[in-house]
Amino acid sequence: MTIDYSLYLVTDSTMIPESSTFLKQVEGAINNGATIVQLREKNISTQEFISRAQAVHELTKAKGIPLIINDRIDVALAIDAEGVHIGQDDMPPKLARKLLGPNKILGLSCSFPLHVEEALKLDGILDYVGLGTVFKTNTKKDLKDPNGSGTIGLRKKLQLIKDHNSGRETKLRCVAIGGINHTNAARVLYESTVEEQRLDGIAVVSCIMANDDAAESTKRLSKIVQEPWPSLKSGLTKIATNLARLKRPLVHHITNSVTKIFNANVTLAIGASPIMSELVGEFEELASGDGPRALVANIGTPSPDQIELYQAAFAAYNTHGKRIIYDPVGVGASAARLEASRILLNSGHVDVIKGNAGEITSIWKLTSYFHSTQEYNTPLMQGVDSLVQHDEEKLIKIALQVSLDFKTIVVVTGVTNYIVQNTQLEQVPGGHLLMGSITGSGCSLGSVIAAYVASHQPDLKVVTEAVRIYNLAGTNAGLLSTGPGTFVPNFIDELYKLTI
Ligand code: 3NM
Repeated sequence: MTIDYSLYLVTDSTMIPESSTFLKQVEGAINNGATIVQLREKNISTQEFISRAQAVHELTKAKGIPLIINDRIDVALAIDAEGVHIGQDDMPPKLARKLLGPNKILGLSCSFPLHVEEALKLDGILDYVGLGTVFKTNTKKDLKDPNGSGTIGLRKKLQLIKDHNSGRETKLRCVAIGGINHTNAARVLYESTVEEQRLDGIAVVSCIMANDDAAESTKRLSKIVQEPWPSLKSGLTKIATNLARLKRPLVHHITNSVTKIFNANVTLAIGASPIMSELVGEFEELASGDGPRALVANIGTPSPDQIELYQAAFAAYNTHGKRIIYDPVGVGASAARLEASRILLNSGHVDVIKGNAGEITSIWKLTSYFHSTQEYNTPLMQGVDSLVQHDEEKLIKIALQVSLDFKTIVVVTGVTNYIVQNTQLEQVPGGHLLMGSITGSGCSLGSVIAAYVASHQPDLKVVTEAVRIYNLAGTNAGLLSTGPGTFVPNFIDELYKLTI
């Protein structure tokens, strides 16, 4: 029998709202889309555990969904539950299987890739693994990875499971757990996929058990589980060069202090509407307003407070389905910057990542495709400048893997610009050499991409058109200029002329 792990409820009797009861919460869940239930009780007597398990089993049996007992194999056998879930410190899986026999479901919690590797060695013993902790949670106190692995860490585990499962008839199934709720469930499902290896489901505790309306909460989760991430739908491909002028999108920048004015002028030149805001209180309004809008998140001058700022903005733009362009300026300059990018890319989905070869290679180090630290222990960047000299083939492969892993469009800037989405590639010649002699020529490409993507769809052709217009304006301006000083106004004029 194929088990449906898609919406996995893990119970907790310590967080029930006053207006409800434990059984009402469970009933609300199983009548509204929970596909499997785990009874998890930590501080009750065996007798209480058994009677609670029996009561829940009545409910699950009536719905034909499996009941899993956490840790207590004796309780599971006593009430003839469908399975058991164990943690790393519980009964060893081989012994658990021996006691349970071949027909019960057996799951194991795996907090780190090493746990997954060990689980995979137990070929055939386990039915599924619980992959946690994805995001910080207050529900469980003794977590092995309390900060959470985010979707980046989740993918590293999925990559291992993918290698194991490929070509096998009986696949090890997997669910993600930890801090999953309505705001991030779609992203977790969508972003964690590694090629053909997907999560089989999400497991939640507080999102249902602590909810005033467990039924409604489950319904909403169930809808998300059945229809993941909206941006999977691909867009149209006919693009007008004056697209941004026609639609006049709002381009919200959280960007470095060096290039703000230039970015605003570039945005205005193509007919879009810039706003520079670091006021968290208005992010929700900016992201939710009518008309096209997008966020440029540029980490050129990062500070600890700014990380929270970006996180708040990512949450607002993701919630309202608005696009985010991420510019990881200088991400390879230090381990701290790479860590900042890891935190940010774990906190929201970005539609485009734009950077030079050093920046994109640094981001690639966060992907599930990166294994060897040997090959990349030399600096990839000096400050914001790329030091990498990959051949074209290697650079494209890296960009493809970043695109696949983060489910995003990748723009690698340089003498040739590579624009990559999944396995598709477009190339655009770079602009003029003088673009390298003014500040903000990289950053404001992010503004133009954002304006186009906000006006249309985040698809390869749209981003390619933005990159093409931008570099063509650069080439034209370079031919008219005597140096960097005259280049700036000429460039703004050329952008304006090309998009009028
Ligand atoms: N196991 P919530 S996290 C039971 O990381 C459990 O293995 C975890 O609760 C793990 O959905 C967790 O309320 C609690 O965040 C998850």
